[in-house]
Amino acid sequence: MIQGLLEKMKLPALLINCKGEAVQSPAAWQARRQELLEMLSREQFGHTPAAPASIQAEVEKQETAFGGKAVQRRIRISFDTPVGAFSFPYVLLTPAEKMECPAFLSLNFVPDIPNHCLPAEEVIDHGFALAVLYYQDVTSDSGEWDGMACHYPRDERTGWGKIGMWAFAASRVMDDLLTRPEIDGSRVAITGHSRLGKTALWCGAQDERFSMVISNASGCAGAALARGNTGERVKNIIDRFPFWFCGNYRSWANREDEMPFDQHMLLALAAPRGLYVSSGSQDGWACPENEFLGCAAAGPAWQLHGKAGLAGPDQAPGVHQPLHEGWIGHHIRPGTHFFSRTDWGYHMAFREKHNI
Ligand code: GTR
Repeated sequence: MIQGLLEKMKLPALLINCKGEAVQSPAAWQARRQELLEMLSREQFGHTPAAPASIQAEVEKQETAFGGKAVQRRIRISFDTPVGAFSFPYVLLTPAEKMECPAFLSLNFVPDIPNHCLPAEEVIDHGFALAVLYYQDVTSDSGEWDGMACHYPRDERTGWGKIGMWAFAASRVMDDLLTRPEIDGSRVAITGHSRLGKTALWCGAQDERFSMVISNASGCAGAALARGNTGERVKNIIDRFPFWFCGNYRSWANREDEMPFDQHMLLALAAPRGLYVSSGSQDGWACPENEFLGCAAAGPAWQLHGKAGLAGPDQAPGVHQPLHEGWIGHHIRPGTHFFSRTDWGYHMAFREKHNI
């Protein structure tokens, strides 16, 4: 049934490379990965500049949190750019007196911790560390080319948009996490909701140091296939938020069926690591049906590595029917556009089950 739905959509082939050859081995996938990254860079998110040779990290403030359960540090990351140094802060919460904890790197809408989308104490209670990056500390969520944006030259058609910049900053946080004894660098998941779910997917696609990539309600230009999307279309998103993307993305407005890519390719770039996609049953704008189908269409990238992608019955799941057996986790939570404690609970359960 799922396969039948996908066939009707006529998605661009995930496992046929630019030369028309079938991609059948992990080695061939590595080359295909580069092609997919290049295509998504050129057509959707823009090209990401090279990472700086090194970063500096300074702990600006350290205190206990949650009645002594955790240590909270405010850390400033600095690095060289083509136009001088740039710096931004992030917050790291680690369970008190524990070393080598698995961690979440959470892209946040607001600077406050915890907040309505971030149950920080519960995350600590599960033994995870939590790195929190407030996205507008990097550059504003607007068409202003401010903050980090004015430190890099940008090509109008293929230069990075704001999603690419936030993703790049998250990778700089990862640079720092890998140096900290409190963190198990082999188990760091990047997570975000909505526009920051899109950002988490793009960051995790490029940066293979993340063991897992989590998107909550990322919808259009995130986990949801553009073809047949009954919620937000490319035209809607590019008209309202052109600055999230590269200039070329506009050319696909109302031409989704002609796109040489679709969002299953973005999802597949998490393979063979962990991927998790979740959404609310009443979040029609994010099109949960197409998020699920995107996961199904990405699955062959895991199978190629001898791993199951989505594992479950041959139909779209209902609410509270999480799919946790394969390496692509998925659930539908009852309700609207939100990053709920319910979602976090499922994400943590999946990580604990797979030890990623
Ligand atoms: C909406 C946008 C979505 C989603 C959302 C959000 O307005 O159309 O693509 O990103 O914002 O980030 O909350």
